[in-house]
Amino acid sequence: MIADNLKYNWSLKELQQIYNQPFPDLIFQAQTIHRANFLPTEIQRSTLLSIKTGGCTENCKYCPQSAHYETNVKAKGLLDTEEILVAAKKAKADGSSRFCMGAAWREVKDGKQFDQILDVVREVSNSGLEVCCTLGMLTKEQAEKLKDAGCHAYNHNLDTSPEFYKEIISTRTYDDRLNTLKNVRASGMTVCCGGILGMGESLDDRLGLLKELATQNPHPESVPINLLVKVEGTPLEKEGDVDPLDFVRTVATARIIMPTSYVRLSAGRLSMTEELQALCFVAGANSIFAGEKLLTTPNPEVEEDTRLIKKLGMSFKKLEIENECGVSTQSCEVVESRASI
Ligand code: SAM
Ligand code: DTB
Ligand code: SF4
Repeated sequence: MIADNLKYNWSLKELQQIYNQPFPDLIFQAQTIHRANFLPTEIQRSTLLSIKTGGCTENCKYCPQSAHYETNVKAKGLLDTEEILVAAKKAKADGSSRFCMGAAWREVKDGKQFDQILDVVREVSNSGLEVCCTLGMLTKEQAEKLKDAGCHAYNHNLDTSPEFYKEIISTRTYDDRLNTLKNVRASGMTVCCGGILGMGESLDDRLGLLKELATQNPHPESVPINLLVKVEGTPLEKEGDVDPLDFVRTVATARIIMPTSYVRLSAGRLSMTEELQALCFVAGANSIFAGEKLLTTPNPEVEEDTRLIKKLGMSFKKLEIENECGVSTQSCEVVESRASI
């Protein structure tokens, strides 16, 4: 069943009421909504590849790839097509259904490099993987070119509330980001948009970010929720920890207000316990980034995730092309699980 009564006019007060409910009520509401829209035991996996690393002109205070800070990240130009295709093949063999290519760019520039990326997008999408790109700001025309090449989703995060944003980035505005999201939406690509917890923001900033996301119509199809990876050399390296239960409450609130969106546990899983990740899945998170590396920082090994998912009696979403029953993957698995009752 897919929710047919999605709501887009959320107020901060409504979000506060949802978030501040007694924990069992919050989790029950999130689980109920999750079960009405997704298989509650199924987790989708995406693999990330940094196709152009470091040396970025932007000053995002959380980012190890910004040229404004001294971090251990070594700048590297755009990877060769072959290298990217090998990584995409490995992602598919490891079970990911989505391959996300990230570039440490402020914005996409037309020319040889963008043309190369369009070629790569075509090839990867023909291999059956869902392609996602995150390349910085995009014009309307560039978004259309990506869509035409077969790019399924574009990731561009709002990162935090409009108010707190200015404390984190000064080289581009919140409106710049909203404008790119508008171009992505108009092109027909799906929108992947979320943020980061743990940058020193208040609870209202976290809810302010969720309000920005959930008042978009349509909602972003994927909502990555990153826990700050505190990278040495960045201005946020000494930030305090996020209370794990506050993190779960944020995930649950996202699930409740955006019932049909994938809520992705993104950066920061290495610093989460198994118990915290399990609670996030119960609260409605249904996607992860898989593979030992995010863009430049480490992530749990594929085997470690597999062990956890098995321990929880859950499963990974299969690639559509792996189906043999001729219907969508989700329906196929419902049929399979009914057959085994
Ligand atoms: N340069 C492009 C951009 O900014 O849109 C694409 C890549 S950028 C690294 C993608 C996202 O990764 C950022 O918007 C941010 O939300 C997330 N990110 C970057 N560094 C992070 C960190 N240290 N911890 C958590 N999330 C991080
Ligand atoms: C997102 O929200 N998180 C991913 C993806 N979208 C591109 C990136 C996380 C990056 C973490 C820091 C790094 O590895 O450099
Ligand atoms: Fe550059 Fe993106 Fe990192 Fe900001 S988040 S510094 S735009 S790579």
